[in-house]
Amino acid sequence: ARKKSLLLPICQANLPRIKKLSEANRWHELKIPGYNRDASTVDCWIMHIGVGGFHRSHQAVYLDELLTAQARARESLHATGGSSSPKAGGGGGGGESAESLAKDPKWGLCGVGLMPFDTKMRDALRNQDYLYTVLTRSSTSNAARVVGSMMDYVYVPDQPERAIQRVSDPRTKIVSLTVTEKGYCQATDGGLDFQNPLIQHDLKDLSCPSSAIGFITAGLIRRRDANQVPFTVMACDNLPENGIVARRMVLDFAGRYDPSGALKEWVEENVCFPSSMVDRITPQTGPEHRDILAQDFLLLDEWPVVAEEFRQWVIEDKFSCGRPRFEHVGAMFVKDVHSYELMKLRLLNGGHGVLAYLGYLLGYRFVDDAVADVLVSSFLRSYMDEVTPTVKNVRIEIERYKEKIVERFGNRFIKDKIARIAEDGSTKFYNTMRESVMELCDRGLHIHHCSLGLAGWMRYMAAEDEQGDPIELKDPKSGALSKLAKDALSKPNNARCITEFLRNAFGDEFVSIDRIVTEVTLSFYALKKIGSKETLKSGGPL
Ligand code: CS2
Repeated sequence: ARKKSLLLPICQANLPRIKKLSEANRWHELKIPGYNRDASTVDCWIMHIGVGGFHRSHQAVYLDELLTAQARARESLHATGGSSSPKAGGGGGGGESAESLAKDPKWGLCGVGLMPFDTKMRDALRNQDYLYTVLTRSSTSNAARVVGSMMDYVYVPDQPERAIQRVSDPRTKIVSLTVTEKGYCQATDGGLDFQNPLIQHDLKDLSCPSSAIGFITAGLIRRRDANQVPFTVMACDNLPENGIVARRMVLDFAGRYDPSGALKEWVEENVCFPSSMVDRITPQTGPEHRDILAQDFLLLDEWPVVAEEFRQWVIEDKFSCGRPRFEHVGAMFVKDVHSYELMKLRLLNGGHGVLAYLGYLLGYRFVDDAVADVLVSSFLRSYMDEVTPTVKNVRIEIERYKEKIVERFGNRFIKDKIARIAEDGSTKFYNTMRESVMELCDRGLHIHHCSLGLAGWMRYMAAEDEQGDPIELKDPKSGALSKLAKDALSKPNNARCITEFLRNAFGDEFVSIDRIVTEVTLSFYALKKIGSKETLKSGGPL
């Protein structure tokens, strides 16, 4: 009976959307929240900026599982009259007793939207009491989980004052972010991009912040003025040392906003910015995913999320006012997360990138189709082997990790689109390739596969595939980069365009290394002359 009533909120909003599972569908697994979702029962809040597919398939699921485990622990504590029992269920690990989990504060998520496109998510979530489904698919599983850890949502442009009050309330212990690489408003020199219009707006007027950095600063100012401990800022994007980047952006902003330097100094001394490595492949939700839910689970959800089974979260343990015990549900807390970030960014995200551009040129539109082509999978493996010397100090077996990546990319049940991976190449490669290529050069090691990967990206940025069909580019620098790439493609021996392309994306230091420019140029010419298939078949120009 409890299960049924917990599903009612979605049910009411989507009549007759959730029905009982039929006989035929029993084999599919469906989980639902087993805890009280009333926001008034929450002791500590995490406000999360950037509620997209990834946040909903990752952090929110960890919290959902933790809340489930906590509810069970509380029930069993209650049943035994307060005496301790073994471990709480719901994910295992952590070594904490059920009793301490039961006595922990209860955490909840409040989504924060800042961008115009967030209104769609705001409406979809509100329509179903912030509940949504995560559909996990692979060759061995087809599972759905109704996630309940999000219990509130504020769209800042609707209610800027309420949003700032909410974040400065002492019950908000953590502000986390998945705003993508470009959401940090970082310039190529590593500092805050003061030319960014959102930053310019917020520096003039912080009463209705439009950037994540502005919103965080607005909240911190109130906390400081009220003499409250500041919240922790937890970055969860694919950037190396994402905590350090978030900190630098907030400090740069604070320094400019308050020229006396007092705010900057206070942030420097008081605010924690843990870094974290996050991982779960989460394709964009499409109508096909809603159909799978409806067909397999007889469940209709306006905006479900589809994801692979695998997930990983490694977090630097540095929080100013507490944190959920995510280690109970599989997260890893470490002192130094940087080596894990580099491993994931360079092998998985860098690998995704090189595969996406070359795969697209070969005619593929889905990641699994591209990786099923041995030309692509062997290129991916060679790329990963090439950058492996730059990955160290992780308690993970790297060869197995790499094989797992090939297997994960090959998941035919999530149909991840190449177009998703190919978006924002300039900010992604800045974070996944720039430093590793420079390090490899510095150490006198090969960069053949990295160079061909970058050349594939440049060829893609010419906005036309090998059959002459247009490519729709999505990248904050698409204007300048596609002009350079088009010139490099159409004009004979236009090496200068290639250098300028790389300079625009990665800065002067990168192009000051001759070997990089030479190798990328040779690879680009090979792609131009003989096409992606022949280039890959021949193993590249070098
Ligand atoms: C992808 C990532 O967008 C991309 O380029 O590489 O979204 C990737 O799927 C996730 O980082 C997996 O954790």
